[in-house]
Amino acid sequence: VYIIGEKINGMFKSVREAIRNRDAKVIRDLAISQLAAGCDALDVNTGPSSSKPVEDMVWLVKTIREATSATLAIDSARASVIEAGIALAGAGSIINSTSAIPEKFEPLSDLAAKAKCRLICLTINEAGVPHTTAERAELGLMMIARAAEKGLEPTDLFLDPIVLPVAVDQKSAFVVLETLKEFQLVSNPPPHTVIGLSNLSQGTKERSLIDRSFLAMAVAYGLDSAILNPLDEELMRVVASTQILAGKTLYCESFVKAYLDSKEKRGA
Ligand code: THG
Repeated sequence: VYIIGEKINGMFKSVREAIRNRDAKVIRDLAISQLAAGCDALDVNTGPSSSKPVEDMVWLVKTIREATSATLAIDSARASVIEAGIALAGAGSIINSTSAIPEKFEPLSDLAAKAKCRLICLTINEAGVPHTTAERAELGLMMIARAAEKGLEPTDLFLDPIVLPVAVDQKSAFVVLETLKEFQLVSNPPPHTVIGLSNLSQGTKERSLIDRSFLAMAVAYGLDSAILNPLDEELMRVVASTQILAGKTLYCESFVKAYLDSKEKRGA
């Protein structure tokens, strides 16, 4: 599983305050601790309450770059914020994210092609998140086709079926699983798939347990990357064991350590 660490997000109070006070140490420590825990990339999001999101994103990326050259996923609902972040984060970064709405998809897929970045594609259109698997897969296919016209391969894309809190919409978790399976069939080679795992357990009392259980289920349905909390050790142990059980890595007695060590080397 390609792991994108979720912690540098203004949704968290400590990060929100660090952004407001330009406290670089808090951000750099989060970058280093998540990479040491075995993630491959870092999500970077100013949070919904930022009043100057472009400036905040620029500061965040510059600050993180003082600590690491790791891959960054520049996460914002606004294209202008993503553009500012990508300009500093450089080639090989991840745009998080576009939807299938043309006013958004066109400029962001152009940016991905021009800046040599990968693109997370939310299966959302003008009507919102489709309820059925078939409609979400169709949106995925449409985005793969439009991206191909710009020279982007399916493997440059991460399709995101949108995970909703289980406390809000219990049925949607299973729709996500079936959509992940369907995403494998829309192109050859198939696109990557990604979920925001922690969305699922928001507002519940057993956050880690719910996230761990769903991660294992989602890997069985073909998930190959996730935005998650890499500082949750039990979750990272589950990630390692799914890779053994799905036949992606070779079993050995110390498979958890072997998996996390190999991640750490790549993330550093
Ligand atoms: N898909 C894509 N990108 C995403 C998401 C997604 N980026 C953002 C989000 N979803 C994934 N990241 C998070 C980060 C934090 C939390 C959930 C998802 C979270 N935050 C605490 C909460 O809301 O309870 C914040 C409170 C706190 O602990 O201080 O759970 O789906 N492509």
